[in-house]
Amino acid sequence: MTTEFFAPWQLRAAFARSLSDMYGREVPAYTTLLEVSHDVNADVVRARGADAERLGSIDRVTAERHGAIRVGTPAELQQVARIFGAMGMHPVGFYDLRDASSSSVPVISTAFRPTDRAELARNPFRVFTSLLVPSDRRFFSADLQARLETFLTRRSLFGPELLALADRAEADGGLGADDAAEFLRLATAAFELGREPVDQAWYRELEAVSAVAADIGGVPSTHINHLTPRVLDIDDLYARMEARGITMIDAIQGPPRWEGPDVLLRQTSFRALAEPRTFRTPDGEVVQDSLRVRFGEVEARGIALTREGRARYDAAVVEGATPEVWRRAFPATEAGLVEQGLGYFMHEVGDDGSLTREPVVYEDFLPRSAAGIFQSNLTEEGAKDASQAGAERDAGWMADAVGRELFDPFDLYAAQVAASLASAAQRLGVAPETLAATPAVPTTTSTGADR
Ligand code: OOG
Ligand code: NI
Repeated sequence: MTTEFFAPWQLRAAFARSLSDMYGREVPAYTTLLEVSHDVNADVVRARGADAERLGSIDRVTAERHGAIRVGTPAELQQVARIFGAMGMHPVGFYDLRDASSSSVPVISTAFRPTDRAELARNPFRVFTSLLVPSDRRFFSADLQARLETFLTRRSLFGPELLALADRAEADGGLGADDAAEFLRLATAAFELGREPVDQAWYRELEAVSAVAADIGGVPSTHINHLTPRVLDIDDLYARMEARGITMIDAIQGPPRWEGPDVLLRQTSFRALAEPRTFRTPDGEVVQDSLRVRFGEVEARGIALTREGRARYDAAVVEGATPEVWRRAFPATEAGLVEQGLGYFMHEVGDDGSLTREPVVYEDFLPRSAAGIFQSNLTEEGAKDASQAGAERDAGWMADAVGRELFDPFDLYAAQVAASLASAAQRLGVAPETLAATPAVPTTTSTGADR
């Protein structure tokens, strides 16, 4: 008899694979995206060797995905948190997309992901999770809010069996083989595209306000909105997708391509495809139509920036994400990022006692890019009444809504770096403060040694 036990990270890795298989069946263009991503990554590894794996091993990068889901109420968000909690994924960060977007995107978001460095290395699967804000008067009247909330509280996205397995996995630190298989089956099914007919009048009424609101509150189930692979050269990927006849959105979101270190996140996507859906008309007739909601996104990840680095990034993006702006805003080497305190680097001691610094990969998202991705995939602008006051939302509100600790991404990176500094100092038998000030030798770039 086998007593195989699946730890949270194994559930997470298996879930990412299972979701990827399901999404590939539902959205064939996603499979093309995976093929092209694979080709690009293989070429980069061939051309750049070990340097290509500086921000994660090729095994990690090949398996790496982020998903996006959208839910309607704090109660639904809490259930999502239980399911991801079973897989060792915790809510990190707060994103307000209502203001980051000129079109109508009435959501706030967080991302569920592993927080521990070893867990991230095993499988970094993360899910960008958005929550509708029906009380925001810029989008919804009191009447529409009331009807929306009634609709949302009546539906059930996740069955009791799935939630019970999730709770058990979280309490016991994993699941036995049979339970794990059942958990994965139910969790994957919960994010499939619904087949039940959509109430046409209700969907269209919400869509007139916001296509995102209709996608969330216009249907009785939820679904994975996109699943994003990671590539090592996103410019090359963009060109290859276009060459295959797949129309991409106009731009790559985030930093420009330039000769200096890659920071944070660069993303692009192909446009949402029309997918067949059945609708129930006001006369009760069931008709075939289509909806464009799901798209294919791809991303390249760079070095995590400190709060100071992030402030520079935000200012540079406002100026325009061009190589010229970047050359003024950011140093051209990793050593420069270290010296100016702009990026996070782990301190590592080599066998010969030399100190090196390894960049920390950015594990989170960017509100402006997220808004750009949402926006470029909306067919209708929707309606936003800017004269109304918006509902106040912040990280504290999100923590209460999710009912769990909401981690601050900067704190997580800083803690990792501090831990690496402490252990490097211990190995070298010196005080940590002395190391923080010592210019180290990153493995692939030269230091500006005299600072
Ligand atoms: C989420 C859009 C944001 C990202 O990668 O920034 C996002 C959504 O469309 O639900 O996924
Ligand atoms: Ni995304």
